Amino acid sequence: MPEFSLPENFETYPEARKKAFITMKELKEQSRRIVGVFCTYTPWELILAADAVAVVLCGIGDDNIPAAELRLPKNLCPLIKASYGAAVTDRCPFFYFSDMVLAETTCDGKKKMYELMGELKHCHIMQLPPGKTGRGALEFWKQEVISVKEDLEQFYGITITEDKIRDAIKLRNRERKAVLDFFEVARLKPSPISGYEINTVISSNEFSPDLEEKIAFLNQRTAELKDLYEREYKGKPSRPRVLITGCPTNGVMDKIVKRIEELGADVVGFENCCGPREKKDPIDEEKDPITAIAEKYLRVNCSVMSPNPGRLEALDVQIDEYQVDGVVEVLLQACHTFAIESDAVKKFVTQKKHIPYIAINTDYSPSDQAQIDTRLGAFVELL
Ligand code: BJ8
Repeated sequence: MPEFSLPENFETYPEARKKAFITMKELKEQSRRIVGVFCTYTPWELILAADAVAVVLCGIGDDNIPAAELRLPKNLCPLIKASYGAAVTDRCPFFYFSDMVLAETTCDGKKKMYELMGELKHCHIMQLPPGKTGRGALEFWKQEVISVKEDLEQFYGITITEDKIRDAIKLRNRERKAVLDFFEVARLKPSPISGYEINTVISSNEFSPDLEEKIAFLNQRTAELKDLYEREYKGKPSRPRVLITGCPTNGVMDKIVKRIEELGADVVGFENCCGPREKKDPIDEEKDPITAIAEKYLRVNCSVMSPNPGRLEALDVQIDEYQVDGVVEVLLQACHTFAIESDAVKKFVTQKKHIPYIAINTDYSPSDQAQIDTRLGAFVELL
């Protein structure tokens, strides 16, 4: 049975981030436009159409949290505190090199934090409707998409043409396909790739300013892994297969994803914003591009939407497609929307899919690692 292992010269997410700091500095020296982003609801295509590079600003460590807590409550999501802390201390080169920030009113903590972040840099905040199906939700969101285009045009003194947006949609759809194909390698049983590598590669690649390069890299790695499966994995017994759901895992990759695999299971899928759910849903290339962008991003299944039945539907499909034996839900401290939704997720997983489920409440500090290990160890034994 294959053990947890990483390829030679494996680059961790913090290492990839450091390398990307230099890339951003070089881009800035070449006078390239850089826009900081946070969320899956962000219409990246408009940033691309403005000839700008999008860079992810989500905080992943606890170093800057004490600085954030001077203005934000202690009992707040670590992702929000880490992101603001990195910006306010000027310790995040991505924030430093960003000309502006494009963000959305997702959860209460984020939207109020952006008000403080707006004191540091121009932040364009898209107002997200509270539900996807409410009367006027799509029309409202479409106007928000238009306001992003107009703000980018005004901020940079440019015109974003319809052709530019159409080209950006096509390129991002090709990128989505490459990312999805890479994720789907883990549908093979046993999986020839660890979930830790999947999470790392996908998150690290978000820093790649050259999407063609990113697509080529992912296609090559996908082909290598399929070949590896044929040569070394096919026909061998599989370790228990775990699906991650809940909050984004970039800040707890070592703490949870890697530990599950060191404890004897394979993380084969992610039903969270670090996973393929958004990638399975390309933007319609035939429609009016602004309408198509608005429709696409309003379909994102995040717990900040009420109601959010699409998440259970996605879980249903993913559990079957990835032949999952157990689900681990990651709940970051004080993330109320995912914490409340976890009740429905637990019932669905245990009563409808008849597989074990565990919720791990955590933050970015290392203090609860031993307790998490004990709980994950017992969970893996169960599978
Ligand atoms: S689309 S998951 S990236 S909002 S974990 S900050 S929700 S309190 S990150 Fe997210 Fe967009 Fe949704 Fe995805 Fe708030 Fe929860 Fe913290 Fe969160």
